[in-house]
Amino acid sequence: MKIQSAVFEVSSPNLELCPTLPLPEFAFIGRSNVGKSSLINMLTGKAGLAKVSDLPGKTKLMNFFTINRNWRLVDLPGYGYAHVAKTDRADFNEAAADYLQARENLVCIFVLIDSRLEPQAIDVDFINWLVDREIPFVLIFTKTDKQSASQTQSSVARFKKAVLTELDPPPPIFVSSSKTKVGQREILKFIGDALIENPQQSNNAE
Ligand SMILES: Nc1nc2c(ncn2[C@@H]2O[C@H](COP(=O)(O)OP(=O)(O)OP(=O)(O)O)[C@@H](O)[C@H]2O)c(=O)[nH]1
Ligand SMILES: [Mg+2]
Repeated sequence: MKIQSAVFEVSSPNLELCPTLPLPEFAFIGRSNVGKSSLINMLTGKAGLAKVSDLPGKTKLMNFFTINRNWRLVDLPGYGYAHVAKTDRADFNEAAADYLQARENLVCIFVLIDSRLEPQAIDVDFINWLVDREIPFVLIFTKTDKQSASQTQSSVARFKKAVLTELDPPPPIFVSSSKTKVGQREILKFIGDALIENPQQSNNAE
């Protein structure tokens, strides 16, 4: 998968105002500050495409980026920043919850996990929210440049054991670094393969 163009399309505060042209979409979600926007910039090779900040909660809207004119990357608001009252709604951004449950052209959800941390309750809760709704997802362990490869491997293993043992099939797992570009080739290949499997949704897949 070669990125020929990556263009910001629109920010949306809710599902209704998302782009109407049903291009295949790949969405990124995860705790605030986990590195969603940085990963989008790394994958596209465009440093300033998605806004990156040290202040958690930077991305409050759903941001749509059109790639190669025929599919999209979607930067979703992070969870675990503003406290949302726990009702029967998801304990995270309401617009993101609606999007994840109802967006018809959503091909794949990437859930980002900080590779340096023990499994966090908020990530486990979010994954269980997806599992309860039978929504498939892919995991990406971020910021692997901040520790050794073996520390990342044991962190992934711990997460699998604590969270994923009951999942059949288990989700695909990637490791990434926006600094060193680890994971770029693998994740783009995964997206390319998914686009081939969803030809009906793509205009003219390249
Ligand atoms: N070393 C290192 N730092 C990273 C990496 N990814 C992100 N960061 C840093 O982590 C901070 C947060 O990154 P963002 O990409 O803004 O995180 P986000 O998940 O989009 O955050 P919100 O929009 O607040 O939800 C920034 O200071 C980034 O530079 C990485 O792979 N390696
Ligand atoms: Mg962001």
